[in-house]
Amino acid sequence: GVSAGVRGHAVPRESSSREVKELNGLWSFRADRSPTRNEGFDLAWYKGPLTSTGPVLEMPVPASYNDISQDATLRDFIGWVWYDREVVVPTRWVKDEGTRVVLRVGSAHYYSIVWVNGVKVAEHEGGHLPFEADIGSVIREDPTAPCRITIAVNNTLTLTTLPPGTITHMNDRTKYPGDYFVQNIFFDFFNYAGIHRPVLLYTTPKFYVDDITVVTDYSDNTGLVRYEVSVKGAATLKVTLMDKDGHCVATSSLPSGVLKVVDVKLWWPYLMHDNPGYLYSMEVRSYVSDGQQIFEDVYALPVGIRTINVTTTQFLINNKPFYFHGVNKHEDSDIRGKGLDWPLIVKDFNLIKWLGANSFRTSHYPYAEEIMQMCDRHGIVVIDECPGVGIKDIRSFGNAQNHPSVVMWSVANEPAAEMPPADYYFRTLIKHTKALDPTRPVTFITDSNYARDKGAPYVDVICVNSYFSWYHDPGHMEVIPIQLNTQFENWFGKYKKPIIQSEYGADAVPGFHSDPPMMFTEEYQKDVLKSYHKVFDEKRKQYVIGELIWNFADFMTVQGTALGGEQKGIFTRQRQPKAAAFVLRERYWGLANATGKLPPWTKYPCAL
Ligand code: GCB
Repeated sequence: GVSAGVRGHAVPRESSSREVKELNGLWSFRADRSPTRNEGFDLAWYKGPLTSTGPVLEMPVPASYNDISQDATLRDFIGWVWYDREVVVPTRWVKDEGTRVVLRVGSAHYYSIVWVNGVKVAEHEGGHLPFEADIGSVIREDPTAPCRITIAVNNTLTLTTLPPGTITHMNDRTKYPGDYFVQNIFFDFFNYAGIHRPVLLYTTPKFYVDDITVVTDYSDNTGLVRYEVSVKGAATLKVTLMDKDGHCVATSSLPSGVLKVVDVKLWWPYLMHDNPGYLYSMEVRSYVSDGQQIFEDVYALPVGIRTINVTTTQFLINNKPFYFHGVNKHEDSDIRGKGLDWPLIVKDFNLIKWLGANSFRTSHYPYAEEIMQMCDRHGIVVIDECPGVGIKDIRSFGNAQNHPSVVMWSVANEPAAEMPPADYYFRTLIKHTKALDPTRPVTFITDSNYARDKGAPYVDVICVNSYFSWYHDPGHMEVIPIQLNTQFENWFGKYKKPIIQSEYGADAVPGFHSDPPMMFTEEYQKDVLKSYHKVFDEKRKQYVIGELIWNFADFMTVQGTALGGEQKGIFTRQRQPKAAAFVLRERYWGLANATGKLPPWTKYPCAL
């Protein structure tokens, strides 16, 4: 059973002992356009306000910087960009030595260095996870000085970054201008960069709840919440589990143990129960005395009680078969790029629900904490994906562990797994993932190339991407039933594990039509999906446990790969439906009817 906790760096939440101050809004910004991209370091731009060392732009945070200005060289910039702003820190935070002040960056792509008043406080590699620094001692050095936060971010991808990339310098002066170089990437989405998720300051008492790990189970009507609390300081504890109405259902004073919940309300996926996404609240109060004063910290962790199990042919949530009917997404939209945007997040959840989807995969990187919390509350099931392969830092797996909505880890997407070291590599990667989180199944995403099956023996669920009649046999939809059937039979025949069609689809330019259908028309996209669906309906009676369309919405790519972006979305980048969206909508509500439990308030006409 599952819903595990975070190791260290509990996600900041306001409470009676903790304050949060968001630093979103306009920051000063400058790209370092020097040939070495190193002028900012050579001239120590972090030592004073950016405005004192050169011209600046106003840059919104959070947002990718690429699409904000009218300057193509900023859109395509590779190297260090610099952000700074001044922050008013409440006097009490500075004066009160018993208050811990933490600066947290939700994510910045890809490599970041952070200074406060010219003092380096953090350095972080990785574009899709949060990082933080205790800045109390720096801001207390001179309590009268304003607090200036400087963040330098470098989007360069190399062979050792996740995702990987390479840089090529073009030295032929008959063809290229001086200093010309390009970033090569091995994925099709645009490598947006900048400060992508909220930046905030938060406080805790200097002795505080550092980490809560939760693993859930149930037997008959009794929910079991196994927990472990770690506190900085020798603490007296009060642990209270409360239901949605705030009624206490279990208590403890131990740092670890099992909370028993009578008449448990389980966490269920959307469309599988009348009351999906049920969350308890586990309130932890810690009291630490330093001899003079008692420091109280309060942290409330949402907890969903549910189990996950995989058999040879089924995926079970709370011991009931779950069929994934959902989407693959990107964090991507006009102007903001990969910047977190609440209107977009809420719109996307509304579209997911409209579609009758019950799940999505966070292709191709971990998504914002804010999105994962929405999934927990709304009962949207998640396959959570790493930003590639070869993770060396185990904390990379820590971020999302708290979420009942995450039912499976995806450790890689379509690696060149036929290469000789791959077998050892994937075995190790999957083993590590399972060791870090024994409560969740693990997968890696293969393509339909059956030779690339390294890793497959070690995963719990086989996930396959295929694009029949698109990248192969273009225009020939008649191959789909044969090739898809062969694909499923081969994978299942060899591994006897349940299979998810983790990607399939076709590009459609909205408003482009032809009959008989031709590639890139709305009709062709529709018909490709329908041909796949026929096979899914056969195989889901046996061992196919899910289907995720590629993609939820059109998204930006590098130039040269597609018509101003990938067009396999069933929604446009502006989140308007193409014809295929209605095909999927009818299908998903039908599937919900057949495999889940439609809530009584559901009025979707064509499925009922
Ligand atoms: C894939 C990749 C995805 C691409 C997609 C495509 O297999 O996983 O990132 O966007 O194919 O449309 O080519």
